[in-house]
Amino acid sequence: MRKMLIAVAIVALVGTVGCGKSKKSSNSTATTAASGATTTEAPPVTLEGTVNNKGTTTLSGGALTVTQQDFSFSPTFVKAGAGATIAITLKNEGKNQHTFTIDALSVDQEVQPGQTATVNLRLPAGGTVAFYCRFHKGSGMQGAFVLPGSSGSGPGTTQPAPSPQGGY
Ligand SMILES: [Cu+2]
Repeated sequence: MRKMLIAVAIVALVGTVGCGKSKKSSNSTATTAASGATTTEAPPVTLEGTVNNKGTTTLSGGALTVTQQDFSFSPTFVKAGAGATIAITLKNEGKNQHTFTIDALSVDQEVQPGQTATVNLRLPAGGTVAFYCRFHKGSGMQGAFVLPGSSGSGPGTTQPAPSPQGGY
């Protein structure tokens, strides 16, 4: 008789503990969706060589500010419409002199450290328009305007294996 009582007591105890523990907060997933203009997702196109990717932005309106650092452009990729006309404000926040150079559009603007410069350009109807710094392209200071029909941006396109990025 005594054994029975103990067994009942144990069952009751376990039951109580179990109940107490079953109340666990299941509401701990806080999703903070970054809704800034510049995202740091995978680059929309693959450029040759090293790219210090500081993010992608979509052009809205005709003005764009591109910040130059040692050694990157921010944003690094700019999605734009066909034939878009852009007034670009270049801000050199680095300690080195940089350029904003686009071979295809004959753009080659030097910017001294701490200075700003403006470049007006008109993008073509499609494709990828790469820009880079003449001094530091090899250090990953390059980026691109991504236009409709850009190679590598469409689904089903085979891209080479991702090259190491952001390696300093
Ligand atoms: Cu540079």
